[in-house]
Amino acid sequence: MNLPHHPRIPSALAGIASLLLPAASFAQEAAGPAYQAASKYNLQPPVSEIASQIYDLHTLVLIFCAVIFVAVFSAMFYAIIYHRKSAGHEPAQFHENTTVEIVWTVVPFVILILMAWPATKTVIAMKDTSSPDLTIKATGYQWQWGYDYLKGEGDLKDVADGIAFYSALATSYEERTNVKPKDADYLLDVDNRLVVPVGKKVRILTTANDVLHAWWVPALGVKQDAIPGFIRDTWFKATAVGVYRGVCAELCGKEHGFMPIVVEVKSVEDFRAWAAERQKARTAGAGAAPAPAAAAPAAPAAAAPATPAVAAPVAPAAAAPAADVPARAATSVAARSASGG
Ligand SMILES: [Cu+2]
Repeated sequence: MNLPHHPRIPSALAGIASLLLPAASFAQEAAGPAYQAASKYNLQPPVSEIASQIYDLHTLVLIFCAVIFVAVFSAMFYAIIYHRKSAGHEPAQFHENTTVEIVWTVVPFVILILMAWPATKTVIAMKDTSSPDLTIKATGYQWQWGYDYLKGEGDLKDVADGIAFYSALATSYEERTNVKPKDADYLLDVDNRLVVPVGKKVRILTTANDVLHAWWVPALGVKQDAIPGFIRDTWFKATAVGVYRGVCAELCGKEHGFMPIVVEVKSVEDFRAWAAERQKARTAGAGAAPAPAAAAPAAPAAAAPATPAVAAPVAPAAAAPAADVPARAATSVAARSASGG
């Protein structure tokens, strides 16, 4: 669907946000000048239509808050200082004043409507996952992500169908224990990035294998809980090629902070080339290992570890965990050696 375009509220106004809100500043790589200029106190620069609507809503609401804050406190301090008893002021009486009561009911009502109207429009657009070009299932595990490219709908549905891999933290143990210096992508680096095409509607189905997780990539305006036994979905359409990072956003155990999400947005041609490469590796691997799916938990490195329920995009993943659990320890290692690109 075509989303209404919100004109960007001038970034000078957004500066108010940067004074008040400490926001996560996830390092970005090769993602255009906007990212180099990004303030670490503001939201990440948006890279999807929904993300820019969220950015503008945040700025708009913050402006409302700032204006109300200044107005209320000015009136209060004016009254305290200039109408004080010691200066001889008698308090004004407007008890049961109908005009005042109507005004202080109608004004907040109007302010709420002005905020709720655009917010509701954005929330409805966020939920519209219809007609995607590509469908990917993201499964949360303690503690990594599994991705399955599904045969959904749309013109790219066959291109990556069947590609499946795990995506685990790539930040070294030495960095985590201060033996080596921490790099810019500390705790935000994975061995296998989720690769998607630019300008295409990507539908993400989220589920989980063990406990609640949440798939969150702020620059793409996406945050969706991953719930064991349920399928939830969300979508994004990236507007710029680049690498965008997020983290699991639902406390999921002791390594909750160690399961980042890295989305690499490529041009459509590059995405097709990447998918073709992975498909070649996959079919080669399937030839070498005759039983690549659930039957071979600790599959040879050549078989890209098959995450559960590839063929059943809308079925709850509840059936899969049992087969998958014993494989977990081995798959992370296998996934790393299997899928170098
Ligand atoms: Cu998690």
